[in-house]
Amino acid sequence: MTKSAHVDTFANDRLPPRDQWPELIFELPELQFPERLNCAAELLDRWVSAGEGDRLCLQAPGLRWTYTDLQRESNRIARVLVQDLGVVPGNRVLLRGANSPWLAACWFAVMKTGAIAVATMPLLRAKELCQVIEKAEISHALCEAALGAELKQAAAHCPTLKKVCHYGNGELEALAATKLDSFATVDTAAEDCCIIAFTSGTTGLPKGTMHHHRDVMAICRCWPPHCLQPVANDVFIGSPPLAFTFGLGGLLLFPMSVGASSVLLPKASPEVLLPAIAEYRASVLFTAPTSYRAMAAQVAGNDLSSLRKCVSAGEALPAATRALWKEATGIELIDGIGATEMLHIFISHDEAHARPGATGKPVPGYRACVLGDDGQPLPAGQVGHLAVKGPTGCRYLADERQRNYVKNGWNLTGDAYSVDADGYFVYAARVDDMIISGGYNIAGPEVESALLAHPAVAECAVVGMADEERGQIVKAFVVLHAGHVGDAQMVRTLQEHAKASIAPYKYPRAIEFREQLPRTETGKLQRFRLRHV
Ligand code: 3UK
Repeated sequence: MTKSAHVDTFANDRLPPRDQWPELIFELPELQFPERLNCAAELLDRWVSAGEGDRLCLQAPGLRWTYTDLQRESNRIARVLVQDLGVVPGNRVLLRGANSPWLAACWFAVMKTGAIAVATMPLLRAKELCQVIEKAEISHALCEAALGAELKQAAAHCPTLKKVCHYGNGELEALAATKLDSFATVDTAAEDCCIIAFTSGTTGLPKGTMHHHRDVMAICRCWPPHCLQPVANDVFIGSPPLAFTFGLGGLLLFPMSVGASSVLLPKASPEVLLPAIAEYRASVLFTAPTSYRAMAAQVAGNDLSSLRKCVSAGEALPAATRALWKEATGIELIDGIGATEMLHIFISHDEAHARPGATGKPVPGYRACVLGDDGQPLPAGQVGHLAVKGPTGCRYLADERQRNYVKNGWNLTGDAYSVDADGYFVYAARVDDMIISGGYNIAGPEVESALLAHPAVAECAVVGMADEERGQIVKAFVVLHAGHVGDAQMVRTLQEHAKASIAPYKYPRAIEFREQLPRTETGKLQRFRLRHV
């Protein structure tokens, strides 16, 4: 095996033992990677060397960077990391900031130095930052000044964190201004770890997933060319944070893999995204199902004529949401399931193969199947555990839970799925969220999809509530569109609507109306917070 460039061997020393790794598959010709590989050389330096440095790369309010601009800023920051902060290959560098070209430049700077980027969600509090810093033994941080307070609190309790440098207040900018704008990207091994992405686990300590330079390039060669089919003059835009691998891929890696550009907005709520699409003439949009629902109601008055492709991920896409977005914009959504452990999307489709209610088929490069509790493949139509393998997979940083995610070489995502007669994968629920009521297995998201098809329903969440007689009952939390009243009559209307569109035993026996539903920063419903009320 080719030699690691890591001077600090922390990551290599904490990989799971080989027999606990998922099986990795590199069958496609485009997945034959050289032994030495640095993703910053591939995604950034390559364009400049090829004479394409003047292409537009990143935009934000008041800012337009070409590939050359981004390379120069990343090179200067890489010099600050090495010369002023003492970063060596293999060190973990925490990144904390809202989406912006500066955060992207910091990310590439870390890649260039051969260090490991640990990007953190902007909303994390000191306690959560501490968990990440301690687990990944982080030594350095680049932090947007406006988000400095929580990190400062965390740093006081984290002795490994030696150096914090802020940007947005002139500190990093002043150091960078004194540096040359050239930097020799470190010649890393394809299997050197370059990012540790933490899962937003709802229970227990967050898990750090380790991904290599080769993994970053592998995801660029699987889903984008086969499902998204981007072109060099596409303008990407969207909401997921770069600290969420959905956002890292969709808003940074994928556009740069084809020489396209991306708009990085610090806040991308539906109210901000719609006018921004018009302003930047964006053509490719990434966001979560809940955001598509909110935007569909507000498209009027916004010029969305530049929009060509819309991608939904993070949680299941109800058929009603797909229909709503198509009605509002004429665009067929591209759904895809991804996971932090897998780095990006592994089951999806292109617009021509969209099937309402299904996630799609395994992305070329990946294999997937549905297994029973005994680990054996189930026949079509039966709901079981989704299992997947491909060029990327789960490697938790020193974590016993590796054994739960990887079994017999398969990655088990924790999702309950079935496969239909045509090979389409159909999402049921998170395995832990399956409701058992009166002896029936009921998938909450199926009931949610049914309720969302009712015109009065804006958002909903369906969970199992403990019940003496039935074990659990199906309970729906519903947010109504403005102008509708959540009274007893509405409860009956929605119950009848559900009974008419899905098997009657699945109907919500209890319905509670809410102003809003608890969601994560990545757009996922927090069902556990509804179960314990
Ligand atoms: C759920 C979906 C149904 C599913 C992610 C795209 O969401 C991402 O990563 P996370 O680690 O969560 C993984 C879990 O989220 N999920 C995601 N997408 C879908 N369920 N349909 C979907 N389309 O439970 C999965 O196991 O936060 C998504 C790319 C990169 C990502 N990290």
